[in-house]
Amino acid sequence: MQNPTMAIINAIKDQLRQHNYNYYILDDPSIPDAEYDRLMQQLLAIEADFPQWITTDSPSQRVGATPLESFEQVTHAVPMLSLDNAFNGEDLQAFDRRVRERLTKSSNKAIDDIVTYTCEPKLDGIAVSLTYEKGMLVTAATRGDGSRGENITQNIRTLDSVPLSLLGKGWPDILEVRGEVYMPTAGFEALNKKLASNGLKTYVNPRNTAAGSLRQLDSSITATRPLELCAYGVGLVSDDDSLPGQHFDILHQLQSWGFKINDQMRRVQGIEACLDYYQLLASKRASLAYDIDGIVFKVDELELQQSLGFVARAPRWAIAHKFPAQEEMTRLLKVDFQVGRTGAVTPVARLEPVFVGGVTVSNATLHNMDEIQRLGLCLGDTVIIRRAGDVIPKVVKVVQERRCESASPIVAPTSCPVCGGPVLRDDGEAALKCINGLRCSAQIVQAIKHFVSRKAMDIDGLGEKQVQALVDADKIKNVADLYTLDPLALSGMARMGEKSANNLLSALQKSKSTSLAKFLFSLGIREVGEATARSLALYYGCLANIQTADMESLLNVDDVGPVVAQRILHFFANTDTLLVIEKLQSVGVYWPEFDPIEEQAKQESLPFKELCFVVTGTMSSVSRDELKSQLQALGAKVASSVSKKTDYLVAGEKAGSKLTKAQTLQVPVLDESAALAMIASGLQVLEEGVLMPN
Ligand code: 5U1
Repeated sequence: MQNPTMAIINAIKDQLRQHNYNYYILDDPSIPDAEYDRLMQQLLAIEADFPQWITTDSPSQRVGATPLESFEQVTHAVPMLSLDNAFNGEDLQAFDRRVRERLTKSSNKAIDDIVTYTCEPKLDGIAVSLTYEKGMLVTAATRGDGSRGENITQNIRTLDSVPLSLLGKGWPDILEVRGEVYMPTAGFEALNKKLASNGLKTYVNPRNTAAGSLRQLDSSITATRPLELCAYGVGLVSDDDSLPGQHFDILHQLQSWGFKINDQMRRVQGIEACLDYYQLLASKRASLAYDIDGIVFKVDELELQQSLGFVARAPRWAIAHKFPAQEEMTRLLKVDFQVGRTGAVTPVARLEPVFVGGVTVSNATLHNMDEIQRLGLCLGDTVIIRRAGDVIPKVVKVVQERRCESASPIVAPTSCPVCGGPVLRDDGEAALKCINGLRCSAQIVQAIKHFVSRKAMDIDGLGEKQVQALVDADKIKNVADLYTLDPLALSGMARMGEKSANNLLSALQKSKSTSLAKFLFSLGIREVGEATARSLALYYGCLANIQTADMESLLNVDDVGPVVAQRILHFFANTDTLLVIEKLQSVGVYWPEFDPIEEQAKQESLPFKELCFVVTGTMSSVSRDELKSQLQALGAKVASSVSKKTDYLVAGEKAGSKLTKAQTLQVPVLDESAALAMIASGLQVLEEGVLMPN
């Protein structure tokens, strides 16, 4: 009869072995890293209490799993180590205490001597070792089990960031460089988009994609993948004198020999500065161009590293302080179908709440039925949720091993879940659509929500619940009805006391005075965002000309292509829509009309007329909208997404994926003060232009 604790330890070991196999051998992890870390911590804790039960084949006693047989095996001249983890500040302080205690015992250092550390972002990729002989790359290998890995030389040679021969001089005869191969976020997203559009299986995350790309037997496939290598250390060095005595300086030496090193890396004094660095990088994490899962802190002095030595799996002189996991496992409880402003019926996953990427997530978008099919998702399934940076949480994988018998298929609705009207799928479109238009209360509510939103008519005091209540009570049927509301209609409504009702009525009154661009945007014409609405207003100068414009004329407007033009024509061909617009004008909604020729000439003389900006993140001295208006007043176009056509990205605090994209596309990035300085110089040019007779 097995001792119950031994039964537990064996069960944990078996699970870890299976996950190691899925992760390292198949590149197809079935549980998130955080779950794996927890299992490993559990095993380590039991083994610490019962060291007599540690077996040589325990997953705690080796770095990875058996390498794939299809690649040649390579023995590392110096084993590739892994890292101990710190999950909070206390773990990190304890690491520093252990370092100082050991150094005090082994040398004449005082316990309160401050240790110098190198801080490096821990890239979420694949560890590799590159061997250079007489400056030429001879072998590249994966970590494998730490002692032996797979020979991936042909694949590594395809990476632009790997020098095929070393630059500069002074390198040793034999040099092993250790680093991480990773895939930047933008490249990962582009690759997945391409796979999905070809109906192929997409990758779960950039790490798996990098692993899959490196494991290609055909290196021409690897060559098409946007992989990068970042060096973080050395293995065998035939001549110690060829390298400096500090880790930070070694990495800079590697940089001078042709390797990419991380530009966020810093050398700091003491563990408090390490904690500050951790916080700083945590706030930058979402805006980095690549995934990181923590920070690696390393004792900087090589002599001290040598005196500290190693334990079985890891060096005593380094630790990885982990960030909150970006992937977690949870259960799909149900799928609701939501109807949007355009009638698109979107499945939304309702999940058992789970803490992921620093927040509790209980909903995730499923996009459309194709996505559900691609995932093979059933109700009741255990799923992996990913929330990276500021991106909306996503279901990335079904954990097939955990499928229960009661799991049931997700059935697409055959009628609109809100109005019961017919649901169709247009040719070439993935989304199901309720075709009842403004006869569907969900679409009415969404249209009104858009109409009152800040960038549209800017009517404060009407949240979704209140709009829904007004529609349900039949007090409003369209956006024009908003202006017929009076204190009597609003009385008795939930969360609408006398004061709120008065505020709402005065906000409605104030909103009547608007601009043609804002009015057009607030109508919610499909594909007509703020920038296109501005272009239309500027080109035509009055609503009547837009309503009667034909395809040929619309195609002359900036930003308007055949699809957008068709949407505009379709929108104004609807007699119900025209009646609502008439009613809005009859209740007093108005905007100044202008001579477009004169206005365009004015715009032509503005200093930023050739420039296209995107503004993102939080500004400290000015609101984002104010900054946009200032740029627009100088003639700039302000777009909502970064593309090759963007001239500048203005990035405030906590800028997220737009900053990543700008960095990838090498779009110049301005911080708030640089943007304000640019606006000030633009204003000066404008003033001088006005003052100077021409
Ligand atoms: N940046 C970085 N990542 N990383 C991973 N440094 C680093 N060092 C490592 C590993 C496994 O190991 C050495 C400390 C041996």
